[in-house]
Parts: sequence; structure tokens; C-alpha cells
Amino acid sequence: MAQRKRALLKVIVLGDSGVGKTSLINQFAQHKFSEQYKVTIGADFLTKEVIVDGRQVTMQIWDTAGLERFQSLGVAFYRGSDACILVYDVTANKTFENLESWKDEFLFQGSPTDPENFPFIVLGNKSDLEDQRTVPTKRAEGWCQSKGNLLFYETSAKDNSNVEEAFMEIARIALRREPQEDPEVKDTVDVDTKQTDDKKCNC
Ligand code: G3D
Ligand code: MG
Repeated sequence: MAQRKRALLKVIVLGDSGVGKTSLINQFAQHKFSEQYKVTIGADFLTKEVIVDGRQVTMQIWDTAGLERFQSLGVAFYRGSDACILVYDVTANKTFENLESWKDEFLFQGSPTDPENFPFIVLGNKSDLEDQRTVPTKRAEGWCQSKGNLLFYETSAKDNSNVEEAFMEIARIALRREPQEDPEVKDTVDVDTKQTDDKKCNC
């Protein structure tokens, strides 16, 4: 049997500033850090090689480089994503309430071909801070169900709780979808010059 191509998954991580996106990514990817595109498009990504359903997969996980507070990450950041991780902080209601606009922003900017079935996963982070919790698990579960049964985990980047499970699950779901294009072609990042200029103003 012919060997299947190595897959590349572009995964982007969204959510309010301070919810723990960078901590989650660092916890999962263990210091494999690349600053290659930082200057160009104001975003960082790390890569992590994983085995999903017996297949070698490169996960390219995009962080926002702190630009999320400006909400102007631009199409180059979103474009070509295979999965989207939406993060809130279980101790901060507002970050949970903002998930809806992060999801909408993703769908608007990323324009995935099949938005109804796009692989989203919702992470309620900082689950180690149980005594400070303000977002009940049931409330988040209800929201995820109302949005078409989005995958949901409560995580702690600090305690390394559910982090691996969540990232591997989103990789699994993303990989099971029919690829929209040859994944090897997506190795290059298509930079939208206008967006880059716009972002420079914010910096
Ligand atoms: P961001 O990338 O979404 O902006 P960061 O968030 O990863 O920078 O994390 C913001 C702060 O939350 C950091 O604290 C970080 O240590 C903390 N944090 C991240 N994840 C967790 C977690 O699971 N549990 C707890 N208790 N704290 C977490 P500082 O103090 O550096 O601002
Ligand atoms: Mg960050």
C-alpha cells in the first residue's frame, strides 16, 4: 500500500488576552519554538510532531503574539486554518462571554469552506483555580451544545491537566475531515501585505 503523505495541520488559538493561550501552547509543544514569522505578520507559531490514528502529523500551532487585545490579527493569521481552539478563563466571566465574538471573528476572517462543520474546540483554562471559578462547567457545556456540539475541555496549563488530550482531540477531528487542498502546498504562509501594514499601526 502506498504511504500516505505527511499531514500538516494549521491550528490557531484564540481568546482574550490573559486566558492562558501561550501557556497552553508552551505546555503542549514543549519549547519547540519558531519566531520565523513574528516580524512579518505579528504572530508566532510552534510546531509539534504527533501521531494521530497511526499517521504522522505536523501540528503548526499559531499564537497571537499578544495582538489579540487589538482584535486585528488579519486574514493572513486566520487563512488556511484546519482547526481553531477557543480559550477562556474559568475565573473570568467576560472571557467566556467573548467566545462568541472570537468564533464569529474566526468565521468571518478565516472564511472556512464548511463553517457548520469546522473543527472548533473550547477550552476553559485555569481549572486549577477552582476556588476562584466564576464560569460553571454546565454553563460552558450548554453554550458548546447550543453552537452545534463543540468539543469542550476544562484545562490547566499550570497543572498540565487535559492539555495533551485537548490538542490531540482537535488534531484527530481536523484530520478526519476531507482535506480541502494538498496539505504540503500549505507549507508556505501567504502574507497579505495590506493587513501587515494595518497591524503595524496597532503596534
Ligand atoms: P495569553 O497568552 O492568553 O495572554 P498567558 O495568556 O499564557 O500569557 O497567561 C496569562 C497568565 O495566566 C500568566 O500569568 C500565566 O502564568 C497564567 N496562566 C496561564 N494558564 C494558567 C493555568 O492553567 N492556571 C493558572 N493558575 N494560571 C495560568 P502571569 O502572572 O504571568 O500574568
Ligand atoms: Mg499570549
